[in-house]
Amino acid sequence: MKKYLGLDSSTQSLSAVLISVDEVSQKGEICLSESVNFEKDLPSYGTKAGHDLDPKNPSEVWSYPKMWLDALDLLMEKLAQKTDLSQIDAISASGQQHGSVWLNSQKAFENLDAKKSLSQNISSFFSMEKSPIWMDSSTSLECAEITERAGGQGEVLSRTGSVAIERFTGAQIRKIFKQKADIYANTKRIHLVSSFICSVLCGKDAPIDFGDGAGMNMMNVKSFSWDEKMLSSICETSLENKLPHLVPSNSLVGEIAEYFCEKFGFKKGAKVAVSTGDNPSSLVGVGAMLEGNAVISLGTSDTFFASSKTFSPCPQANVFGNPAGGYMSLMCFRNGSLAREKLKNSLGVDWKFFDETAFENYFPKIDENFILPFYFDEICPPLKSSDIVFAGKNEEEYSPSEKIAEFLSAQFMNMRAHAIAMTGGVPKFIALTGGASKSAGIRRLIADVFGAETAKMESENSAALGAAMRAANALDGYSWESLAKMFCKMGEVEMPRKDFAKVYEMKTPLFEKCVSKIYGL
Ligand code: XUL
Repeated sequence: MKKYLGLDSSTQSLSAVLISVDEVSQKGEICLSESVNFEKDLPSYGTKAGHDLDPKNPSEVWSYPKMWLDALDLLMEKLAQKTDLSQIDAISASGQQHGSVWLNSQKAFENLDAKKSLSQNISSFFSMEKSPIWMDSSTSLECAEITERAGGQGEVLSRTGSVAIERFTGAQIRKIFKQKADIYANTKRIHLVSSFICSVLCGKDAPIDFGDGAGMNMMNVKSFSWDEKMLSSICETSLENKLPHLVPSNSLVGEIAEYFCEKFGFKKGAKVAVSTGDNPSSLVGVGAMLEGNAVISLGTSDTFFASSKTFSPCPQANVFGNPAGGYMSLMCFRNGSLAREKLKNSLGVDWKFFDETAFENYFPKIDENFILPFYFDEICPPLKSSDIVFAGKNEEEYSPSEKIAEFLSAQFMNMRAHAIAMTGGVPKFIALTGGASKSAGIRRLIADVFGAETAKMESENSAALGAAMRAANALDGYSWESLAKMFCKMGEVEMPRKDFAKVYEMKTPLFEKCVSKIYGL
């Protein structure tokens, strides 16, 4: 029996999924899931849902790498209480994409002292205590500058798989380069969240994989190497020597650091596979790395993604490396679960009402009454917003249940409109994952809005599961097909209701027009 541990350092929490594979029967089992919530379990950092911002300037969003280290100690402690970590053969991780960790040394992870905590060992090496994360949308100016310096949008897109994007690491690096020259100069290593966690696990500076590296506007997605033209468009001075090197997503990059053996009982020599971004890892965790199924992940951000064998860039989408080889295309919607939570709290209703009651007597109508569902700056489409907007009918004319149904319908019509731009059509089948996929109301709504069959993945934490599966693939060469068969089980299926789907099909272009008009797009 072999055991593999997968971690996911996401926006709101650090989670673990432990899997086992019986080599003889080729049967797999998810043995244990565990999680540390940043806001609840580490309140001293004062984050809300794992991030922080200044209300006077809400487009700048950050988190604390020190908090991620404390979370890792806490998670390992919890795991060690529940299972024998010496049985684990390999470990890998995934992380929220695009966020960066700035360090004043490339040796920050060496000689970790087990008598101290991880944050006591590593904190003095941070050249910046705050990490800009994917929710940051403050770098429009830097994106415009990078685009111009690189020779235009088409050039950036064909080199990196995405046009210059505010949340991507390149624009964030340029902003710090321009505004905090001393920090930039003092920084010897810039890690992604994923490669930072990987470095801690193996006690040495770890590389970045092709999956997450593509989320920086810095990696050439055809040669899978740092793109010189992009690096020089981001910074006038040399950037490459501050970056880890790039490796394929199935690389073994080291052995678990002595720190984890002494403190939590890992066996010496357990292997560490390179980390990747949470979305590429989820692609694996839902088993869509080969088949090309469309996937919707309903988390802090909602994402719509699918694997593709060939590189087919599109300005509205982002192309990342697929951990199984080839590519994946993705669209990210910032107004995901936090926006749903905000509406729920503003109405003072419980989840049962939000998920079920609100939809009981709801039937969509072809009209131009919309709730534009953007509590925060949105990524898809790119717009600035700090509250929802009632277009057509006034707010007072909506009952609480109508408000919920119309708000959620709008979220998924927005996704449908963009998905068509990305894939050239509406998928016939969509796999659903992430916390909000638990909601039967939301699952049915997605089936209706897309006019597609949907199925919920049994495991909600597809990113951490994907990390464990990647560890199994990297160490023991289990094929993606066999791993998917063992671990990616589909749960509840929803079929679209034809009359609902017809209305949404006709209503989505009206919704798009309304968004363009209100936000001047
Ligand atoms: C994807 C994106 C988010 C983060 C956080 O481009 O920005 O999905 O990875 O989960």
